[in-house]
Amino acid sequence: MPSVRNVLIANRGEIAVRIIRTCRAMGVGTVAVYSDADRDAPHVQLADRAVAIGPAAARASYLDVSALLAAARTSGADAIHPGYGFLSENAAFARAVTEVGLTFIGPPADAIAAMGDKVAARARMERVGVPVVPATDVLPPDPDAFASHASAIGYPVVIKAAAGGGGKGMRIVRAAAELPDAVRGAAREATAAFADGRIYLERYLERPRHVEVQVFGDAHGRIVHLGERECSIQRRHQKIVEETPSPAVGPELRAAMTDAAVRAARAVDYVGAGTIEFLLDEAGRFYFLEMNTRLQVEHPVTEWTTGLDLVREQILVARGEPLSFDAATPRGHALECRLYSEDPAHDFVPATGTISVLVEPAGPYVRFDGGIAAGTVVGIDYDPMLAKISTWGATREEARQRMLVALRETILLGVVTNRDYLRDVVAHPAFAAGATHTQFLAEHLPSWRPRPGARRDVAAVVAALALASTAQAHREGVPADAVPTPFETLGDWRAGASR
Ligand code: MV4
Repeated sequence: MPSVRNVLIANRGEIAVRIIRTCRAMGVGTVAVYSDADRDAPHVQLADRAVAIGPAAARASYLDVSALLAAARTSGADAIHPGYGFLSENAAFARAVTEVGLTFIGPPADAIAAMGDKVAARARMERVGVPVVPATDVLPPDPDAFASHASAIGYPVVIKAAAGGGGKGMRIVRAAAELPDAVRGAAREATAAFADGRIYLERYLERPRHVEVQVFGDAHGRIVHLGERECSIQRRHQKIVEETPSPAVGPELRAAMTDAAVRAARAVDYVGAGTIEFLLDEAGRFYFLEMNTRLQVEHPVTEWTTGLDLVREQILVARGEPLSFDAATPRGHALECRLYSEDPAHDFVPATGTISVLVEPAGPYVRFDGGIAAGTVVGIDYDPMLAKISTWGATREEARQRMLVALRETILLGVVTNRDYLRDVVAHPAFAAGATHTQFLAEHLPSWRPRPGARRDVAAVVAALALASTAQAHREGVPADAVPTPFETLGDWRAGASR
């Protein structure tokens, strides 16, 4: 039986913290790894031990396979959890981990590879009766070839990269005249992004919903689903708000989608946590898009409604034990908002700085997943997601009201965040009505500006903090002309509409 007694977490931030917490609750040891930028990060402080793996740039640390394997060896880890992002969907990494005799807490390398090639995955899905969008095979990068297929499929169409996923390199084409530019651009982008220029054509669905199904397999051949998640609220392929169940999915559609998802996972002998992504059109037809062969950012909403700890199930499965449950029986409704260090009033540019104050939301059915603290330096080396706020309610409306309260309670100073933007999404009448789709933000919140007076609740905290740190400097005998003004002590912040 594979052993999982001491887990190295090959990740950082909130997901590293999340994984460490479950390991501790299971009596499993933890090894954090950290780059030069993360020496004092919460995941480092929380783990049993921590190993430095290199400089701030991810390439030279969190993506450095030999540094990670060396850290596992020196720390006595017997297993590696990759988290999400970084090396989590890298089949070569999964293989390297098992080849040195460690347990990879994730799917078999072959399953990762099988789903990594989007064209091969589509073909496999078709064979097992999972619906896919009408599409071609890989085509030569020749506008004429694309033109004849496009007119057969019918416009609009979309050009995608075979090695792609997550929307990278996608080109929407609405008329034949746009094809030459789009083919050239898509092939160039695919080569640059994936070192694999293969492209193909699909029918383009307008304003679809993005609905995904959580699946789980164990080493005994059981594959179950844990219901769906609605993830349509995105911008530039970055999810912002997720929920379960989907407001667009009723019992019949759910049965069909979850059944297709389980068949999809079975087609690659899936073991571990995985997610099948579907596009859902306005007529209620759904189409396989891709499979994510990892634990997803938005897994907490599924944990809320199923009562399961998905990291615990991952560890059980990695040990060769059966899943701890027979079938999930979801209850109630859960929402998640992603808190990003970015400025929604200025084209969502990533924001940097030092977090000076962090007040986490709390209360019944409120969960805060963070990897940050007061003093955390937010730079540009990593993903700008700082934390996730999730809430549960017996009904969607109850979960939504709790989310509005939780967002109000969340106070983060020193770095500009999207908190007020999130609140305006969740408070929007169209969101309240469950009318979510992939064009939601573009249609309902174009050129967003903070509401006047939006930060009044924060003003008192700002004032108290600023005066306290100035007073502290005086007490410490800092020369009067060197004491910072209250405003200089605050770092980057914004009040109301100004800034
Ligand atoms: C599509 C599509 C419409 N039709 N494919 C974007 C992410 C990547 N996983 C695939 N994506 C899309 N593929 C066809 N044939 C629309 C999208 C899409 C999208 C999908 C999910 C969530 C948000 C999205 C935003 C824009 C486009």
